Amino acid sequence: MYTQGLDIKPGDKAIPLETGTSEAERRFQGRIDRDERIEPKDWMPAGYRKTLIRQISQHAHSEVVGMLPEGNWIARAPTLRRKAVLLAKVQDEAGHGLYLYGAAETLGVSRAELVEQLLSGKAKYSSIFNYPTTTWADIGAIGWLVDGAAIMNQIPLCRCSYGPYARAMIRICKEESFHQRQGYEIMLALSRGSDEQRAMAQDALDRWWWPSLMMFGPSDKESAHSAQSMRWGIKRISNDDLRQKFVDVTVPQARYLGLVVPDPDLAWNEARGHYDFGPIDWEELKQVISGNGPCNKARMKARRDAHAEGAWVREAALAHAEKRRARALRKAG
Ligand code: BYC
Repeated sequence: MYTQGLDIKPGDKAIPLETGTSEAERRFQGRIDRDERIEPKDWMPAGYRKTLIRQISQHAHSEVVGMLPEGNWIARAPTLRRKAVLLAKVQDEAGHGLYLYGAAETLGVSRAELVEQLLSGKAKYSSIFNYPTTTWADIGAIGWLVDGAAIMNQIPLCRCSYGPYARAMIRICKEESFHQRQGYEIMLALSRGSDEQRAMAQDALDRWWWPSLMMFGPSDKESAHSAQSMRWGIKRISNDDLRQKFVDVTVPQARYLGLVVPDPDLAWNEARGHYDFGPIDWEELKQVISGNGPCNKARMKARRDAHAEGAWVREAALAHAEKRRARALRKAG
């Protein structure tokens, strides 16, 4: 693969790893400031490469772990149509994981290493996937709120300074938009249904609202990476600004459904032109990120078991590829 030329090993001098020359960094920042895209073979500061590998791989892991809470409902979807739609959505998430692992590989890290980081617990994935999906309405709430938050965060990433990540995000955002609408449509059907169905939709909103706001990450004041990532054009809009946009867009959608956002402090602020909302429980986010959310252990166990059970598939695929390669060599020779 063309990325192999970019593999970085400790002490490798082929690519300037540390700060490089200040002139190189200055030229690099100039390219970012002119809104040029950085491509895999271009010079980049080691910190830029490291930040991208961290963010893109965490994003890829989130897509793959994110299949679990929804996959839980494929066999229990209420109709054949709902089942087909959910199946397609969950498959899309696997595809997103693949594009993103592919984008990360262009930075000189292998997919096997990244998967190992996830399975060993070293790498993070989105906090949101550590909450349980206890009713069918949760599938609606995930599509509406979680995919809605994902789009809000990911549209600016389509303009990220790193070309392969930006291009992967374009397709992902198109698919997320379908995901968001299918979730909203589930919520609409439930909120126009029986009292019991309406109550189920409200209960799902009550449980998913605050974790969805936490998806955007810590407040700007507490965000360790934001300032540098903004300077490098990796992040275009801050965690707090994206969170605010999400609230502003989502509250009227909840009203249209006839559901109540579980926040007594929520109020339109005419002067700001935004909704004010109540304080976020940052301690909860901290706990979930550090492995103490309601489902962290179950999610990691499911991923590790799936990886172990898939070992024979990886071996068979490698053996098949080797056979084809040997046959092609024999034919050529
Ligand atoms: N959960 O300095 P900060 C999806 C970590 S997939 C866990 O603000 P940054 C979907 C952060 O990583 C959704 N960890 O960081 C899939 C950092 O830790 P380290 C995933 C979080 O990177 C399937 C530390 O806290 N989307 O939508 O500048 C089905 C400090 O934070 C979280 C993406 O990954 C969190 N919520 O900003 C349906 C989008 N928040 O590495 C839907 C790409 C923060 O220092 N990622 N942390 O140990 C991003 O845009 C950014 O990485 C973030 C965080 C906004 C998430």
